[in-house]
Amino acid sequence: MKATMTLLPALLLAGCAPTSSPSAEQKFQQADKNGDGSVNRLEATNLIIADAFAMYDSNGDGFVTEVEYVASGGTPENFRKVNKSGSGQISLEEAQTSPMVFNTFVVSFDEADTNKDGQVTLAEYQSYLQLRDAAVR
Ligand SMILES: [Ca+2]
Ligand SMILES: [Ca+2]
Ligand SMILES: [Ca+2]
Repeated sequence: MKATMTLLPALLLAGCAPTSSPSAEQKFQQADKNGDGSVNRLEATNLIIADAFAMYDSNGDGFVTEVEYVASGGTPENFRKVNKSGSGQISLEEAQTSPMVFNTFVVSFDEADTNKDGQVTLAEYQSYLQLRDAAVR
């Protein structure tokens, strides 16, 4: 019975993304809640957090455990700060509502907003991703 409970979020997630992870464009459109073609600081930072969250969630079950968090370079102290509910796993919502996480990733927004108008367009987001990928290599 316990297996059914833990499988459910994974199945719901699989329903949203059946085969591969969404493209940058799809994620951008999801973040652009009012559909005006650009995302503001809050929308963009939530997008960037969701992106990072997917990388931390290495088994793709929709939650980041302490093991996954530490394996991706986090510290156990920070894990406990973000995991406010103390459930032992971080949900995307917990990550997006954590001031610590927000403050970490809002820096990325400022990097992505190359013309500093407080909005990130799809073009700005894509060139930001390219720059970031280049930096990782
Ligand atoms: Ca918008
Ligand atoms: Ca996981
Ligand atoms: Ca901009």
